[in-house]
Amino acid sequence: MSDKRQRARVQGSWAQQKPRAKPQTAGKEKLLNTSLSQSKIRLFDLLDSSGDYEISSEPSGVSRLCLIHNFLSTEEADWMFSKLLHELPWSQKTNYRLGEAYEEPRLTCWFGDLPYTYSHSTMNANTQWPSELLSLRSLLHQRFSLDLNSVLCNLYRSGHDSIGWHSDDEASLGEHPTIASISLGDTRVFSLRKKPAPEEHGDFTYCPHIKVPLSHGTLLIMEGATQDDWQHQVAKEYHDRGPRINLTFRTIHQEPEGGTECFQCERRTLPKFAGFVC
Ligand SMILES: O=C(O)CCC(=O)C(=O)O
Repeated sequence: MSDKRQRARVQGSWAQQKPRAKPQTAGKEKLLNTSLSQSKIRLFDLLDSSGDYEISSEPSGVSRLCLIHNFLSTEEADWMFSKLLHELPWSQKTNYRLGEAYEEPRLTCWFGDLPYTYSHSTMNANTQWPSELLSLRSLLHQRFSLDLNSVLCNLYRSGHDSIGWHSDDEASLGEHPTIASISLGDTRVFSLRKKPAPEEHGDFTYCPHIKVPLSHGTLLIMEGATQDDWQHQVAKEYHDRGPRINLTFRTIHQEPEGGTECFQCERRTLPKFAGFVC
């Protein structure tokens, strides 16, 4: 067995999966379906049952996912999907990478008191929250004590729309951000991959990968060190997929002075990560 493969095995086995005794940030609701306490994250894992998952533990902290299928009933999710699809001010954002402009392969809109900048392009503050999104934000507050002040809405028009590998680690999201993501419409696979150790020089081949199919009405909360230690994406699919809306509720802070950029992708990161490649 090659050194790399051996290391990956070891890495795969330490990432022990335990139920959270008491969630730190998604506080109030206690999930009962945490039957995976004895299992471990394998190199390639599929999470398809509701539950709380500890996906890694590093010096930066514990990375956690909380998955709840049917967070919205089918009727609620159908109604919400149709309302948001037809009424939100969807548009296609232009981003910049290494000085080159490109159109995002999906439509987006943003609600929050502060602007949100990623990939060298800013979504303006927008306080005109539709009542449906305010209700969902209140529901997340009531059920999990989450104080989320903004939402990035993504519309994947078909299987050809996507979002590439990234972490939600902009300085404006603060340390250890909690992201609550609600999916509506067709099921798409949300993938996570663990960031490699520095000696791997950006090679993700033997890093743990997790796939989470996100269906109509599902809630996924990412918390702890998930944005420090993992990346996520929704890849293109080459068979037919209907439209899907994803709502990622976040807490945005005034951007601190002195942030810096990832050397590879130019994302803005916290000052403590200066020189870091995400
Ligand atoms: O569509 C999704 O499930 C993920 C969206 C996402 O990664 C993001 O908005 O940062």
